[in-house]
Amino acid sequence: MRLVTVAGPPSSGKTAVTIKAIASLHREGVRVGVVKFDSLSTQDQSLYEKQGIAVTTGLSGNLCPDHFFVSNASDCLSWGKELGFDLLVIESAGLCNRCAPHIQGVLAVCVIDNLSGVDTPKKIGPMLKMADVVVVTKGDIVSQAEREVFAHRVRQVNTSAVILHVNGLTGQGGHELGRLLLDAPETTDLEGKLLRFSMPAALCSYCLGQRRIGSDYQMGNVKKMDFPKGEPCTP
Ligand SMILES: Nc1nc2c(ncn2[C@@H]2O[C@H](COP(=O)(O)OP(=O)(O)OP(=O)(O)O)[C@@H](O)[C@H]2O)c(=O)[nH]1
Ligand SMILES: [Zn+2]
Ligand SMILES: [Zn+2]
Repeated sequence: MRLVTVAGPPSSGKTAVTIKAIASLHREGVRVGVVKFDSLSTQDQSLYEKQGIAVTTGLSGNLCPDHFFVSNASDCLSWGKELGFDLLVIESAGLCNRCAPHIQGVLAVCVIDNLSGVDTPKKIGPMLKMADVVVVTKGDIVSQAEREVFAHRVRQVNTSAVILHVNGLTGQGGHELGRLLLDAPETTDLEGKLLRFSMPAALCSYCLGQRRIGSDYQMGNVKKMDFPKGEPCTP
């Protein structure tokens, strides 16, 4: 089975472009399944189901959805193999700019939208930087010049990825994305494989449910900011 991780900020168009790519693959008889990860809730399950796409959802609750995904990655693979898919797509939540679900040897896709602002490519970090394919959406809403500037900013962060413009509404570019997904390497087992980027260290009181503010309540991996020194304002 081929495996793909799809990451990208919330509402960037991950589901829309994945549906268009799968529609193209369905026409060729390719069997595709999807696992969607999120933290609290998601409409994606029903969006995929409406298109006749086999899908299951993992909600992480009070855990980081990317950490939750890694803990369940092998189980996703087993589910996909059991159902006999040719291709399994894992759609992440994309909630944390410091996390990425991308795995070495597994095709990694990042979806980012033209409207998110020219500084966003730099901000979203490993989701984009570690991707093999960057899908840029919502080109229909911006000008040609804005599309070019945005693609340039993406290129500055990721010098080697294939950059593909896909319209999540019309499906333009969806066929090309489908071809790229089908080119993903075969993955028979994830045991011992490596994430492309380490997840952020945590384990402080707040990870464990603490809600009170103040140094007495902060234990474990706590990091403090350095504030600039300055003269107090004169009245
Ligand atoms: N105009 C326009 N809208 C788009 C495009 N792609 C997606 N959208 C819209 O953007 C919204 C979010 O798209 P989704 O596909 O749900 O985004 P997502 O990244 O899967 O969202 P989450 O899984 O909730 O993080 C939807 O209303 C889509 O119809 C596009 O290329 N152009
Ligand atoms: Zn989605
Ligand atoms: Zn995180």
